[in-house]
Amino acid sequence: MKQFHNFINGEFVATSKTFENRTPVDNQVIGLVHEAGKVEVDAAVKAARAAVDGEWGRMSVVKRVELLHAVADEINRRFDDFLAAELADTGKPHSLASHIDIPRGAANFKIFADIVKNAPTESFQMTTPDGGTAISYGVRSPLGVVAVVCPWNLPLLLMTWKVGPALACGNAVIVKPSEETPATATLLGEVMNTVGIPKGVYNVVHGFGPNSAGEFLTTHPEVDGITFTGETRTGEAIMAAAAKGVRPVSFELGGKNAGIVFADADFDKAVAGITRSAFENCGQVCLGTERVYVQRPVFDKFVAALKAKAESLKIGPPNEPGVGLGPLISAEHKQKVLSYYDKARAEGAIIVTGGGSPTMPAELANGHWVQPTIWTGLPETASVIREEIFGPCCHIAPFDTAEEAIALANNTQYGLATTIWTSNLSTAHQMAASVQVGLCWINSWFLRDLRTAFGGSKASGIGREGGVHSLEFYTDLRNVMIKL
Ligand code: NAD
Ligand code: 6OD
Repeated sequence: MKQFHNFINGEFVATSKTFENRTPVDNQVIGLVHEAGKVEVDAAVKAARAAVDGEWGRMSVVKRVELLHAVADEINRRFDDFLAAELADTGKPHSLASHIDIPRGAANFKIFADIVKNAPTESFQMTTPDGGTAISYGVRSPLGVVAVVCPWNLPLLLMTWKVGPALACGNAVIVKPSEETPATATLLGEVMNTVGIPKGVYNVVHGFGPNSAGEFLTTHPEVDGITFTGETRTGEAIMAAAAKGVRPVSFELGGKNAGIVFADADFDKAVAGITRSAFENCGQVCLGTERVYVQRPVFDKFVAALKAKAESLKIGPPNEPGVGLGPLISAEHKQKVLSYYDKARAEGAIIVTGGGSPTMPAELANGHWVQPTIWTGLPETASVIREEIFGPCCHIAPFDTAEEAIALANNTQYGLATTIWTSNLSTAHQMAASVQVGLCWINSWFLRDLRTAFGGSKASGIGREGGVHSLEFYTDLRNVMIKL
């Protein structure tokens, strides 16, 4: 049986308390995870502090950048190991993980290393009251010991999206991967040792949230900042923990994202785009579209076309050729998604397609499969229109004017992302200026340039990461004023 150990101060650490790691494809146990207690979390924090105060903290930026490039190269060299680990943990299609999760997991180290190497700080010259001159300039120092608390939907990608910039800025990290997906964070420990990242710079503690590694880490007084991706409700708990000691947080939280399709959009591209945004990764993407608004002249045609696309998605395990839809992550999450399928039915939805679990071959029957599902006909007050489901489903409603689409899109506590489809440039700009989100895609979705700001508005997050914006969280900016 595979063992997933904690990684503390460059060593793999077993504990006496383990929990099972199951694959969502058939719910078989594929490994045992060693849960970190307060002792292990404390050891990880101490190791991280020693790294920041030691060799890592004193290392030149050039050397640090070289090492982080080596980390990326080593992930790419062990691409197949990372891919196998991610597929076993998540059950997502091979085509998805091999094109997005693993390559991005490696790229996050190179891109942020280069950004930190090349980022300038501001400098001003001014005339002083006595007629002399003063210059001021900024100096960035690492934040220190950073806790990185991660979700399960894109385990390696979302973890390295934070570990990459944190390390590039000279911090040491303690990662708490999701209890559902312990594998790639653990494997990255081997990579760190292979390329010679000093001990204590990268640490991993396994476990759950409350009364487990997540809580022990985020309440630890020696943690200087917490970067978190996950549910808004969990963000609230972590923010309360961070209040003690007034520690900074960077939060990427939940969403209830709208997709908006205008009648003048390239119809086929819009259908393909919404198919991806609603169903990719079995709907387990924070940026995904669970509310679709389509301009009335093309509404019926769009519903029919999306239905055809959803029904053409092949459901199955990662390595089966042509698979477009994997399982949900866990039995618990399947139960949650199916409970929304039931609520939609109870609240009077027209079920355009799906609405339950597919029949799977006997060897996969215990996996967490659900059908891609489309609803129409619900009022905006319906549960499946208001609450984040995080499954392969969406409700489609018609609209008439751009103003109406803006009002519908903004009628939510969340503000993460939107995808808008139109061939009219003025409409595109009008919409982009009016939607209350951190990420607005026009005629595209989840198209990423890692130099750009990423994050959510309203209940979808605090702060922005990406490009130089990551430096705002992972460094402390000091102003130096010199009177000449
Ligand atoms: P989650 O909030 O349940 O768990 C995320 C992590 O937090 C896990 O590692 C968990 O163990 C830990 N945790 C839970 N309670 C904790 C506590 N009290 N203290 C410390 N740690 C705690 O989220 P999830 O189910 O893993 O992920 C799905 C959610 O993540 C969705 O809401 C999705 O929208 C969101 N998400 C957001 C983004 C984004 O960029 N905005 C990206 C991916 C996922
Ligand atoms: O692409 C990224 O950098 C990113 N943070 C993606 C988030 C996806 C959410 O599920």
